[in-house]
Amino acid sequence: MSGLWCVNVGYGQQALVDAASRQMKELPFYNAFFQTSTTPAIELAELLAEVSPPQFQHVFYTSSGSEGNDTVVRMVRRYWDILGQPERKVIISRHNGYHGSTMAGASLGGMSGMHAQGGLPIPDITHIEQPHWFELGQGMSREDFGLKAARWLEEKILAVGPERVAAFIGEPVQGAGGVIVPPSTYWPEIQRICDKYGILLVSDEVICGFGRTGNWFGCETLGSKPDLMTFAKGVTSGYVPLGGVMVGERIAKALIADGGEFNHGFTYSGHPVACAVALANIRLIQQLNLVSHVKHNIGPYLAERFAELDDHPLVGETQTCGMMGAVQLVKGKGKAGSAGTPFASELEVGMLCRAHCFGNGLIMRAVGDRMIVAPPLVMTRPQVDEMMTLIKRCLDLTLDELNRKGWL
Ligand code: PXG
Repeated sequence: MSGLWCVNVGYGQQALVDAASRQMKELPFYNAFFQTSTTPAIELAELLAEVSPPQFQHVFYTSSGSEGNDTVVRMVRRYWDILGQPERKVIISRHNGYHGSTMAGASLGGMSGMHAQGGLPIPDITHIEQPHWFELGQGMSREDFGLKAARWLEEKILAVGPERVAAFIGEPVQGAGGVIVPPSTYWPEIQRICDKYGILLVSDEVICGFGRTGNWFGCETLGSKPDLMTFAKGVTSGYVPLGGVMVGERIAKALIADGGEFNHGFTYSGHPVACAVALANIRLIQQLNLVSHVKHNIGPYLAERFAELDDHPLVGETQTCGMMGAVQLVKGKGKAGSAGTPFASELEVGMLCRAHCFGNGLIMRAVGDRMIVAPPLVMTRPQVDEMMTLIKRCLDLTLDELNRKGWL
């Protein structure tokens, strides 16, 4: 799992350790308020602008993805205030999306278990269904389903009233929701709809950023041109906490031209040690050509090996995108031509499979009955082979156990 979708460059990277140690000796902390900054924060801003899509020349630092998404909510609303449209407050996101654990992050996310605690979602956040073909699209081609799922956004915009909608936010590929890779038609259609109604598009790149999907950012792989991108995790490969928001020129220009202050920020925004580690991490990704390694070598190889699992009697669907993979467990596959049906959720078949994985030295997670991996980007083909041997063994062990229990 790369820790928790974080450790893109793998463990034991001395360059990151040295960067932290050097910076702690040089200047362990200074703030980024009142028109001040530190050298690592400035240098990192420049490097982030270089590796991001061209519309991004500005960055707002936080210490986590959740704080990044809270920043997004305030920034989006501030933007529409400056443009004289303060009634544009509603942000649309997706069921089973994940955007963090703060009040705004958990509200943007579409996790019912989180909404049930703490009186969420906060006002003016509303959700549409996710582009999950296996659950919602069977009987249609993936491409047609992608268009249909994107048009749920248009329906929601019209229901809310286009003049009240501020932004749409989504993960290019849903991570915590179970590595749900949308059909190729989905994001371009989302982009078209946002453009049509002048609505801001926010790409939550906390998992998909920094090479995981085979480009620097997931929006490049999945085909959108966002106004804002939230990042965290892979920016430092998780060695120290850092997050932030890449701010597109449309918004940066408005915030700057306004002349007033955006009254927002955290003590640790632009923390020099975190920024120094991020600089070393991004330079290492560049030196090792990891983005290209994922796009042209190890990502396609993972896809090829995962596709072999489609023949397994427990597997209803596999999906990969770059270095993320999912295996959907089902029962009754092949009976009367069926692609298989879900297990009753209280059986917790995913957790049963996970126990076999952990017992056999494989960290594969269960999201319901969807088994997921997100290996580090430095992985080699023999290491993928080793992982696949374990995955197959653990699927077989799970099948045996389900047979013994009579649950199939
Ligand atoms: N956005 C996305 C897309 C995330 O995956 C966050 C925002 C929040 O980041 P912070 O740094 O505030 O945690 C995340 C975090 C899981 C799981 O079950 C995933 C995350 C966090 C906790 C559990 O896969 N991702």
